[in-house]
Amino acid sequence: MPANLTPQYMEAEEALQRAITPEEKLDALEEMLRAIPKHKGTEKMQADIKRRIARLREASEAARKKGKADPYRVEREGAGQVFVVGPPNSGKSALVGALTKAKVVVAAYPFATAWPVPGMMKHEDILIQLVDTPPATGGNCPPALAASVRGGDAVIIVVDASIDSCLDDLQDQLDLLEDRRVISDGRPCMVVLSKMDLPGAAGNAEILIEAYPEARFALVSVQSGAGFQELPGAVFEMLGIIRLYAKPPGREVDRAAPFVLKRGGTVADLARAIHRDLSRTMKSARVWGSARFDGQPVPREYVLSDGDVVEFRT
Ligand SMILES: Nc1nc2c(ncn2[C@@H]2O[C@H](COP(=O)(O)OP(=O)(O)O)[C@@H](O)[C@H]2O)c(=O)[nH]1
Ligand SMILES: [Mg+2]
Repeated sequence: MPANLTPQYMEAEEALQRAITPEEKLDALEEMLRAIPKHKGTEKMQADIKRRIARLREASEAARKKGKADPYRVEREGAGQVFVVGPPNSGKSALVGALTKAKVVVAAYPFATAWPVPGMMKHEDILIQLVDTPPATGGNCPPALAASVRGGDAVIIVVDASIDSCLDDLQDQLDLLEDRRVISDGRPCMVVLSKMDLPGAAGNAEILIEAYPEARFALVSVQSGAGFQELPGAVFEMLGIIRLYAKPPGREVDRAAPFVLKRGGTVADLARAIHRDLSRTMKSARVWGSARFDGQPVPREYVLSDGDVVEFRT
């Protein structure tokens, strides 16, 4: 490794390792190219970075040409796909922008967001996809947008808590999502009340929460940063997923890339997620975490918990 790599370069390289979407990878690679010291010792690295950038650009160009299909469709990535919906100007883009590195457009005028824009939100050691969307109301919602949202795992409704219409706005969103069979299908849903820094928002939030005792609420302000610490955990909770870590026999557990299952997932489900054949070839499994004692042998039907470490023997 040639010397003199700057902290900016190292940071960009780390960002590349975390990057999931092609856009994030491209961003990181371009930053690496900018930050790399330009001298003889790094020529090979520079060429390598340029090659990777070119390849990514080609791939995304090809995808664009092929995917004339449906501009509302968003390819799912990460541990779950959550659509962020709501009326114009409610703060959807600001929310997605604050939680991910997605290049969203935040604007004081309505309909600034024309198409869904995905970004990856970090929750501890996993990434959850948030999708910013164009505004939709009961009176104006493209069918293709509703279809796209139905493809996701969960929904966040963003309502501006600082305006007088917030109660009507929330009811309109709930009716719309019900009508388009987004939440009537049992898809989990959370209401994010935005702009909590503005006058009147706190009082309105109280009224909203009282009016919908069954609903899941989160209160945030992009301005003050309030509520953002807790949000990734609440979204993870809403998705109803668990993280599992595989441990090869006699070796250290691999913590780098947890497997994700729906809550209620069993040892057999995890085996299938790791490798198509493993659920057939596995002879026994041991669990660290939720089991009564560390390394306890468990049957295939054993229901796993978030954070469990599982060792398979074949
Ligand atoms: N004061 C305040 N303004 C916000 C907040 N979130 C968004 N905004 C503003 O509200 C407007 C609309 O935001 P945007 O995210 O584009 O809304 P969208 O149409 O739902 O995507 C912009 O002018 C934002 O700056 C917030 O938490 N506090
Ligand atoms: Mg927007």
